[in-house]
Amino acid sequence: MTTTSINTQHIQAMDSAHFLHPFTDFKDLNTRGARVITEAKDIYVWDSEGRRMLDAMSGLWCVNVGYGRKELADAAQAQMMQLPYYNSFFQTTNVPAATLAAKLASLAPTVGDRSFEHVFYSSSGSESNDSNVRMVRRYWDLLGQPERKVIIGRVNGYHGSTMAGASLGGMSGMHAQGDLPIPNITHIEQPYYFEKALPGESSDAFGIRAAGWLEQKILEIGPEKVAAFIGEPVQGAGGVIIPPDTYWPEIQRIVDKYGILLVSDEVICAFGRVGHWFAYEKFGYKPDLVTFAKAITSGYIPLGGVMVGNRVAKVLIEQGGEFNHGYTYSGHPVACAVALANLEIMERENLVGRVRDDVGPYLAQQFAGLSSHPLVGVAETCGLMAGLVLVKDKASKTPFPSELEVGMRCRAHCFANGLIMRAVGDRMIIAPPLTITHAQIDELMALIHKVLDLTLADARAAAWMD
Ligand code: PXG
Repeated sequence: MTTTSINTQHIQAMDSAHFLHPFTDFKDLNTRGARVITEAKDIYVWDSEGRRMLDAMSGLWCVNVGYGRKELADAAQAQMMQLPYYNSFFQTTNVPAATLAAKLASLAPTVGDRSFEHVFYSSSGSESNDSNVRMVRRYWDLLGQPERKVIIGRVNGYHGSTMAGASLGGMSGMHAQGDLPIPNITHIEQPYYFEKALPGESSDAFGIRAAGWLEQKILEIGPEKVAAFIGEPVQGAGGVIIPPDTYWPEIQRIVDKYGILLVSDEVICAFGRVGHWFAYEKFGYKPDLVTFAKAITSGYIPLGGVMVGNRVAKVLIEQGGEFNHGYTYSGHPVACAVALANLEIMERENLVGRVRDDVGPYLAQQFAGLSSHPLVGVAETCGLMAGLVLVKDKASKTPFPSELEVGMRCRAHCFANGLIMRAVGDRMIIAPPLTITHAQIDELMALIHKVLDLTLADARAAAWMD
């Protein structure tokens, strides 16, 4: 692929002068100029200088069917010509929004007494979690328990960047800048075995203990005041933190014991990322609300929403009256048409089954080989998401001092060598498109070995490790 002739410096100058980027130190970016991404195909992106990079992050955890799918562009064009927009507020609907809602209801597995027949639409994960807060509180109000207000999230969880989303999340840097969390949102520790397990503690035992932090918090607050618990099946932005197998079933036992609602934030994990349409199925729990966004359209156009389980839907529908909440773009016809085309591709190419039975296990096998690298403390995968920790000393799991920014150094080697991999502190993470082939996984692994070797050489040269 060739990149069209683009004046990189001109774009960078406009960018620096006018575009305030998300989660960015503006001043710092202006000193170097943003990388200009101009085109993409399959699992690769190109920048304005013609450099090709293997995008092992699927954009930002979303391009599950890969880049360059004409079908998705065609679906958008056809819908734009037919009906580019109409609202769903005043007792109106549109064909793609209704069709997609029925499709999602058919894809979301029923577990035990929980089924998912209803969808509430938004345009992003953050908005969807705001909708969750509204629905959770409305539910308890309607049941005559308005004192149930507190929602419990987790430290290092990520649920978006709006006031409610950032509050539900447990990112200290975000809380510090916005007087957050907003009232009645609190957090428990994350189930991060590598960092939090006691010496000799098994993963299973740790999972039970970590879930127990929820029960402690519920008792501390008073069960009659707790409305819901929210968590990502696997924490994505927090660094691909994969919980022990025992964790979610124990969380389920605890929320059931106190009757509180369970919200599964699947903005990253749904639509095949962990080898299932929805990740709650894999982890064996029964959520009441499921947040989705990102891969519902493979990121080609913004769309998000909440799968509303029967427990909540029944109350909202039968006792609710008007729900005073919604967005201009709830059920946007173009976004819903693209989502339908995207799900059709996923079904036709069996991408979900492929992750579960083929490329997921293959990546797991290849990734496990990284454990013997001198820099790697642990390397783990779940479907097509994976993380490894860079450590100073493997045997004692000693981390590098954070000010050395070893993860950022490794990330710089990635970019220089045509690989897009994220650094979350010193955890290096990937989530490639679900279309990735075995040969492309081999290419990815060779790049990962290379950047780890380069980072190791830096660390030794600087005498940061033996
Ligand atoms: N929930 C989860 C689990 C997410 O991963 C959101 C909600 C918010 O979605 P929107 O569409 O409002 O961005 C997300 C988003 C990162 C990173 O650094 C991850 C996300 C967003 C930005 C950066 O890994 N996830």
